[in-house]
Amino acid sequence: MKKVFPLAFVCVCLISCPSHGENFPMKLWYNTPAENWMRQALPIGNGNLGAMFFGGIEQEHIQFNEKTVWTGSSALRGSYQNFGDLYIDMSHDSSVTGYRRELSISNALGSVSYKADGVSYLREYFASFPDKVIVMRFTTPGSRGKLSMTLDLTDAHTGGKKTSAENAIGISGTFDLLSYDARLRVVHEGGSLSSDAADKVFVENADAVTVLLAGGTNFNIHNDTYIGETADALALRMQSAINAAAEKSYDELKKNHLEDYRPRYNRVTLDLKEPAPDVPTDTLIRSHVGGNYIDMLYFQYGRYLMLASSRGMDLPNNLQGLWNNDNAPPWQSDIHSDINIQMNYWPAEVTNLSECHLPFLNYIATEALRDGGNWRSSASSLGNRGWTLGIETNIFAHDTKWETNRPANAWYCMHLWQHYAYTNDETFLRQTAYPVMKSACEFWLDRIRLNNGTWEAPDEWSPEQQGLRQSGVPYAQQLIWDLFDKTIKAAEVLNINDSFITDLKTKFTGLDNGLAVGFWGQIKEWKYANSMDTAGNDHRHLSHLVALYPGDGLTALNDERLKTAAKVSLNGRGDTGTGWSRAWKIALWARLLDGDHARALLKAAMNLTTVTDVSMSNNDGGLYENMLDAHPPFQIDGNFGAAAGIAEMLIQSHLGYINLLPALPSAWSSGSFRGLRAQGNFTIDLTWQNSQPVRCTIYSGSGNDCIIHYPGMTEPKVIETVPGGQYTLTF
Ligand code: FUC
Repeated sequence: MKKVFPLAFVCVCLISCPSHGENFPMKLWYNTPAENWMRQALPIGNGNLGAMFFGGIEQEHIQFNEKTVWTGSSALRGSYQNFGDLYIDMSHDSSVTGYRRELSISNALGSVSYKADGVSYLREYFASFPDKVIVMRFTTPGSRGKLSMTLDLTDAHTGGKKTSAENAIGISGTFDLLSYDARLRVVHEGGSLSSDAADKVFVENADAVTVLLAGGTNFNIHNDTYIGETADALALRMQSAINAAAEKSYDELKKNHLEDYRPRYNRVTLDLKEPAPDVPTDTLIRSHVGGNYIDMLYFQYGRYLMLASSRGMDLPNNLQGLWNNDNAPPWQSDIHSDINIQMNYWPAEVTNLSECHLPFLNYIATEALRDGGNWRSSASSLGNRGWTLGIETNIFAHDTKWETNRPANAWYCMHLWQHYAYTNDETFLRQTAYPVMKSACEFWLDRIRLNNGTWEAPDEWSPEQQGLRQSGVPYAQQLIWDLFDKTIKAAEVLNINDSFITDLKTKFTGLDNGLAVGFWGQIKEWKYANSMDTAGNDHRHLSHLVALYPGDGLTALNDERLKTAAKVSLNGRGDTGTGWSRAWKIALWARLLDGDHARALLKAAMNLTTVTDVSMSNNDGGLYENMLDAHPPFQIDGNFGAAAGIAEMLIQSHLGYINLLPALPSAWSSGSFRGLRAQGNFTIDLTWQNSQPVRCTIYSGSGNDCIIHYPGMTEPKVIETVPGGQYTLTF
């Protein structure tokens, strides 16, 4: 029998902040160098500047990117670019022992170590957010004067300019609109340093070498021209970043990095009671994929990738986060709005990385309200107020016009609301979110049409179900319903009651919520014609279930018929799919409170694949050896979607109360987490045994009433809290 209340409830009115737990070490590691960029190289990043390192023995290869290195403009599609490559030739051959290539998730630190000719070699790599550079350190622990190497920095573009000084190499150039600039500085300790006419830097017999890399463009999203500075000013900015970093010792740079990264990463711990199998990560994925350790690792890797790809500027990460070695990458590695970019941000709030959400949120606000900008013209060209956008956009808001995705404005607004719902940041709601939400509502208020007593969006589509279009498509209706619902809630918080709200409330009452059950028991994907709405349609998109997750409309109704229909739809789509499709299904099953099915999907999402070309097959999705998600090709949404799905199995808070362990898989019968976030500005620690909660600590940020529930509990427990209060429940 399940244990129910009464439970011991200790209200410790300590005014305290959630403690930062110390995670047990999480790392990816391998005993061979990477040969393939997509499948094996390892990513580091500081939020906008990043790199992939291969760990080659005779030659190290570090390919690097910066999030704004794009060709194109607001009138030209262009593409996200590879920035360049750093090659470092070591002066020994490849006969080494004890080789290890590692990425510490706990420290955001890459390393390569081995022994050659009796000398131990160690390389360490990190991308520093505080110091704005990538730092690479080469040492020979226990030996002196043994480091000799040749360094070359190459531009991924012809037509740029390469310069060198004795200890530095630079590349710079101009694309359609933007100028770019990257600089390398080599700092040696002991030995000697020189350069040659071919712009290479040579180090001979040094004790240690630190290599610094800065890079960026003159992009600035807050200027209507998208240009923030001249090419000369950009060069100066890069030069000062390198100069400032070069004045610091390696230890100081590393300390700054760890002090910045670790507290953020350590906000959340997850323990599923399985020690790390002592095998390299490629073997882990091949042979231990059924275990719990890999679930924890994949979860924390998602958080790592978020910190590495979404900080420092008001621009979201893209289809590949920020890692890309191709000047013509799949889908131009753009900002896709029919699932991908949203999924990139699903874990941001619940996994306690709220500040990583801001690059996306501020980007939305900037583009949505830009006078004369592309998103506003997309609305005005239809004769509507407000803003909307297409599926494929570059960083200058250029839209390919390949299929419209008008409801994307509502889906983007869901993120604005969720940031408020988790943080209760009223200033953000008033100044940033509400004007954008209101403007998106205006677009739909102008566009929806009354049909048989309900308001419908005309001429809509269910991504990406061929060309069929009709009125009242559930994908659009569910999203517009969510937008109106949350905008009315936002107005209540902000105490706004004007004619806009009156109009909105009236139309909301008659709005079709996009939730109807069809002839084979499914949630209907089309309102009127069912030609494509069959049980055999195993298409990767799950657009008609957006109200189940990430929306809350379906579960909010608490209607068993709808929940059963959602299961029928999900079973119809099946358990395979592209990378992101598998990830979405984890969260969808978690919302249906089926933990074992959600975990089965998690395992399906960790299917090892070697396919690197674009594949739309449902059978190729999964993971590469470096645990990057394979659509295929590499597409980072699946990493983020899976991390969010795991959180969704452990805690849900979208219905006005906190549901603990709502979809706990039987394989996770004992465990604990610390630091997951819940709507209402709560932070939660939880320990459980025999699939039942044992102890829960709630940190209240805003002093809201906290309603706690878990499956099997007879009635929810309401706890009155004060801002900063800490409350412990034992069950
Ligand atoms: C959408 C998806 C594809 C792919 C692409 C980048 O169009 O339908 O599967 O993820 O985005």
